[in-house]
Amino acid sequence: MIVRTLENCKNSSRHVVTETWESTRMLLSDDQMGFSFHITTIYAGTETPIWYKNHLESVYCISGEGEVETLDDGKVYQLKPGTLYILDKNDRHLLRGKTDITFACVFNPPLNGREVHDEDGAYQLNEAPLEKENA
Ligand code: 9YT
Repeated sequence: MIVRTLENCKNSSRHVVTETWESTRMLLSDDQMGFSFHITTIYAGTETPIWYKNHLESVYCISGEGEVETLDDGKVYQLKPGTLYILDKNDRHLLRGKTDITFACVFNPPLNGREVHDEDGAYQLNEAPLEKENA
């Protein structure tokens, strides 16, 4: 069995901070569980474009308030503690924090933890042409 605490993971390379969000990867591909597990906070007043082209993800809100917009149909879903959104179609989306909003996130296949650095994880829609991005 593996036991980890959020506190310990936050004080390690598992903790990643960006301009609009931070995330602690408590479980990654090298744990060989078939999924990864992340505690992610989106900062208040920010909007983050995300497109996980090759991963399915479920995102459960633990605290805070925000919204998620699916880009293909423009639908906006309010997020509050207890809400789960499920990206079952590799949906391109915009994630907005009204307050700091914290989620527990699960990915299949698991992320390897390097996605932020090589931009294979959260896609910035205004950067390179989409067909050149891959995961
Ligand atoms: C909210 C969300 O999509 N979290 C995903 C995990 C995070 N982007 C990470 O750990 O890279």
